[in-house]
Amino acid sequence: MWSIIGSPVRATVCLPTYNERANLEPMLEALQEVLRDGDRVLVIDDASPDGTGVLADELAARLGFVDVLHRETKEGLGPAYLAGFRRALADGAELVLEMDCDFSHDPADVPRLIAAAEADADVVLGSRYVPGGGVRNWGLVRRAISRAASVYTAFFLQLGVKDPTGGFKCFRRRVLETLDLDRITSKGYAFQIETTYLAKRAGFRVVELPITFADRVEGSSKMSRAIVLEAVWRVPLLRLRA
Ligand SMILES: Nc1nc2c(ncn2[C@@H]2O[C@H](COP(=O)(O)OP(=O)(O)OP(=O)(O)O)[C@@H](O)[C@H]2O)c(=O)[nH]1
Ligand SMILES: [Mg+2]
Repeated sequence: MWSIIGSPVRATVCLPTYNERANLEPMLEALQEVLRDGDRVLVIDDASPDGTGVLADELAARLGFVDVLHRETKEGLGPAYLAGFRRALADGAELVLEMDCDFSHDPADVPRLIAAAEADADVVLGSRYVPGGGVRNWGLVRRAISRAASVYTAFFLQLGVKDPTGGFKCFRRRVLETLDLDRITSKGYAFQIETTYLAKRAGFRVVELPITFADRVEGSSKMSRAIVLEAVWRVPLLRLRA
C-alpha cells in the first residue's frame, strides 16, 4: 500500500516503558535498523523511577525518528497504549504497532508485521501458538498461564485466534479510528484480548504471524497476579458488551 506521494505508508511503533533503562537504547538502535524512512517510534513512559523517561528524551534528541510521551502515573499497559495510539493517530500514522521494550519481541520481526498489514490484514498479531511460533526461556508456570489464557479466551469469545494475549501487534489506522478507544478499560493482558475482540466484532481482518517470544534478560517483569485476575473476570464480560 503506497500513499499518493509515492512513499510507503507511515508506521509508528508504540513502545511502553516502565523501568527499562537497560533495554531502551539497544531497542531503539535495533529498531533504527529495521524501520523505513518516515516510520517513527513513540516511547510511552509512565514516570519510571529508574530514569527511563529522561534517557528517552536524551535519545529522542539524538535519534530523529523517536518521540516520547510522558505520563505522570503508572496505570498499566492498556492506558499507556491508548495514550500512545491517540498520539500516533494525531501524528498521521497509517499503521500503529504495539511492542514490548524488553526484547521479548524481536525487532527484526517488525517488517513482517508491517508487510502483512500493508498486504491484506487490518490487525496483525505476533503469535507464539501458530506453526513456526514459539517461546524461549519461559518457565513452566508462565507457559501454563499463557496457554490457559488462550483456552479460556477461546471458550468465552471464540475469537479464532491462537494467541490472544500477545502484545506484538500492528493495527491499521482505520481499526483504531473505528474502535471507541474511550470505552476500552482493560489494563493488562485483558487489553490485548479486548482490542482484538472489538476489531473482529467490527468486521476487521485479523491475521496471526508466527513469532518466537524470548524471556527478558535485562530489567524485571511487571506481570502480576492482578493482571491475570483482571483477564479472568473481564473476558466473559466482553461478551455482554453492547
Ligand atoms: N508505560 C508503561 N509501560 C509499562 C507498564 N507496565 C509494563 N510496561 C512496559 O510494557 C512492556 C511489557 O511489560 P513486561 O513487564 O515485560 O510484562 P510482560 O511482557 O507482560 O511480562 P514478562 O513476560 O514477564 O516480561 C515493557 O516494555 C514494560 O516496560 C505501565 O504500566 N506503563
Ligand atoms: Mg515482558
